[in-house]
Amino acid sequence: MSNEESEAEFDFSGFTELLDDRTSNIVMVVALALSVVVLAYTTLDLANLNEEVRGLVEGDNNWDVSFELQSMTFQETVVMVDGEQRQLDFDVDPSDVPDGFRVGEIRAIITYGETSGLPADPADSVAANVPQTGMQAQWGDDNNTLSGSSNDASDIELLLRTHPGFTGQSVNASGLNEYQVLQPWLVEGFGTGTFSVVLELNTQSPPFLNDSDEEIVVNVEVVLFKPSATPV
Ligand SMILES: [Ca+2]
Repeated sequence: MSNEESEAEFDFSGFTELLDDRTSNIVMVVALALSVVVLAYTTLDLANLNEEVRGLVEGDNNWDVSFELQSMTFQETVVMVDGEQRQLDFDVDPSDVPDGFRVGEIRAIITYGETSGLPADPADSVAANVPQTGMQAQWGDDNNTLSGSSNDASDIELLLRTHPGFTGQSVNASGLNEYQVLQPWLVEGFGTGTFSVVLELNTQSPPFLNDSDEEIVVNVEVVLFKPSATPV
């Protein structure tokens, strides 16, 4: 290098030699070209991702989730005496749930009449409730009806939602694919185990006569569903 003074201030010699070197130039051009290619790919990738995100936000990935329904039913008839309280247990065995189905909700209908045969015998009072068991279910759901009573022989209808969000009605969902959309509806373990109904009877008798018992029928319907998703 000719200029000792500028060399002392800042040594460009190495850089100049590099630029002067033909092989180094080629390496640099190739490296630069590669960088451009990598940058182009990255930009393209980002553009695609952006497209997907926009699709989600704009609702391009909307699905309609509908449910094929099936029922499993139990019926039990009991004769109870005045003042008696009795618990009936119904076992929902996981092996009784068909493949691909889940337990959505469990309904119980309690029916009775006035069977004493006594003249002018008023209907008895029946109270029914569904106590919390070890069954995994939506015990705190607002749509549940876990207790009820009747004193005119009308039916008592009880409901326990077992699978989160299930109402039997189809729902809208968004997601990238069918698998993702169906995940919330395929959680296992809800609604199997023991479902119990506790009954209490208080008879009402006509004047000077004694109505001491009543027959009560409990119908339990376990509502099963199989979800499917179609893009909309
Ligand atoms: Ca009665």
